[in-house]
Amino acid sequence: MRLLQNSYLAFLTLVFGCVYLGYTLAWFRYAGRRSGFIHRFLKKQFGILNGRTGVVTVTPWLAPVVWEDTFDTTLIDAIYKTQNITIATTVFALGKYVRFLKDFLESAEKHYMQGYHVHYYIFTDQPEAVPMVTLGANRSLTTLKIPSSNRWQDISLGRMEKLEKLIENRLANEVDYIFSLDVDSKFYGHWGAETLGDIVAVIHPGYYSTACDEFPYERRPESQAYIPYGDGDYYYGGAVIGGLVKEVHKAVKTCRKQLDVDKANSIEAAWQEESHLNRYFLYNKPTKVLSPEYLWQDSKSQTDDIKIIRFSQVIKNNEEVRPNP
Ligand code: UD2
Repeated sequence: MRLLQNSYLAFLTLVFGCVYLGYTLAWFRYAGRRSGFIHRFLKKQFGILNGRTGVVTVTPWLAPVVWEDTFDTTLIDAIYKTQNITIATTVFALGKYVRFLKDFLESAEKHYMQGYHVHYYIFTDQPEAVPMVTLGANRSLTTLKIPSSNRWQDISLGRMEKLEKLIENRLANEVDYIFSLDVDSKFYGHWGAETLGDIVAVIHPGYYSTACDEFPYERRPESQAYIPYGDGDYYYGGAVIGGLVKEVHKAVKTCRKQLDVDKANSIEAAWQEESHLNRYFLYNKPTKVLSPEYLWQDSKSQTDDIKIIRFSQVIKNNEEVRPNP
């Protein structure tokens, strides 16, 4: 009899416990929606007078420049994680560059867009050489076979057309954002949803403290990538292009068309598609700019402005890895 009574009591406690818990959660959700409670709960006090100093955190056209201490990861995740977004991430690894894939992918699995749906698209001429890397939950990888070229310049600039077609044929209705990243690179620190924006560019680590007229823009008026002296904003790296699929499509399609015109006129811009991208961003301003934390070089020592290195080009022997000088 006593056993029966105890079981009955335990059952009642369980039922009431569940009802109470359900009610409390529902209230939290209701309160969250009504008053931004969750945001207030999650975020610490932000000031409007004190912020990151010593670096430019907003462009003259009012796009944020993303540096450490300009964003709160918990708050950013509270915004983006409810949106169930997918981020396509494209990487080209042709010829000897397949050797960079392992470190790239393994480090991305530690630091890149953790907690988000990520779909890697690996363009390569050697699908069998794509390493087996254990991917986290909601992360997948597709290998796409494409022919290589005997000129590294053609491989690099050819990425624009391949991205244009990938977006048109597969991604337009499947994913929300896309990042195209150089494979000869590694992640060393957090790279998350703070990098998402309509159209995102990265400041080239080699020129972030250089005067505009010393940027290696294409200076010959015969090229479609031409930027005259006296003009220009920043020097952006070709290693990172990102944003909404629709916006990235517009950027890569425009660059591809300009590259075609240059080719027909037998001219190749100083830094191939990077030059065309710089021209594109001069007239179509990026809505978010990533600081050199998001594109550093292992060969460069860390400076005081760079509080954290998140993504960095590894040291490579160009003569040995490239198909031509
Ligand atoms: C710069 C840019 C790069 C591109 C290039 C254009 C940075 C840090 N890098 O780097 O993005 O704009 O200039 O000249 O902004 N690739 C292969 N196999 C090859 C050669 C290249 O797969 O044999 C791919 C690979 O994904 C590589 C990318 O093309 O990451 C760019 O080539 P790179 O890294 O050799 O170009 P680099 O270092 O001059």
